[in-house]
Amino acid sequence: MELTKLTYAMIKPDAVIAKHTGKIIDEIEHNGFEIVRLQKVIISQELAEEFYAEHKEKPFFGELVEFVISGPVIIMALHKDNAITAWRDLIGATDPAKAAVGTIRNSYGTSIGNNAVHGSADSESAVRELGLFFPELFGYDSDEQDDECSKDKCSDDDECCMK
Ligand code: RTP
Ligand code: MG
Repeated sequence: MELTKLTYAMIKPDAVIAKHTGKIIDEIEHNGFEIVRLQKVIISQELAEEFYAEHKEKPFFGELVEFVISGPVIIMALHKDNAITAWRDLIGATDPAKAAVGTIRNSYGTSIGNNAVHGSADSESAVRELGLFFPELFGYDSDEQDDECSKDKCSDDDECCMK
């Protein structure tokens, strides 16, 4: 697996509630993506605000955060050559009404807010978003660092402190 061939994808609460999860996963697999990580979670408000930090000043920020924490989402790391643009092409334009026929947002989105899926915009966003939801992909486990390897608990010959 090459980290540069990963993108962060998410099935949003509207599509999960409408029971479109299976159909969207089917499209992901049939379009040549390998699902490297997949989990159903409810995102905390704190994490949602960090995830959407780039939109903090936008008028729809509050609504956006409320929406994404309103129910379970399916979070995924997808692997493919040019995964970021390939996934953006498959999901279509932000507004489902403007998304091309056959795209996921055209098929399953119902409004600009309820647009079924998320996709990282570029490589910088992909790394940031994957790091928020799947830190272990980058060899970083925050729990382990906190519990066992914090500086005040380490002696010079502690194995965990030499990583
Ligand atoms: P996403 O981040 O969810 O993959 O969507 P995107 O890149 O196509 O769109 P972006 O500009 O990043 O906006 C993030 C989400 O905010 C909602 N939005 N609402 N009311 C509005 O005018 C408005 N504009 C954007 C959308 O749900 C969009 O997915
Ligand atoms: Mg975006």
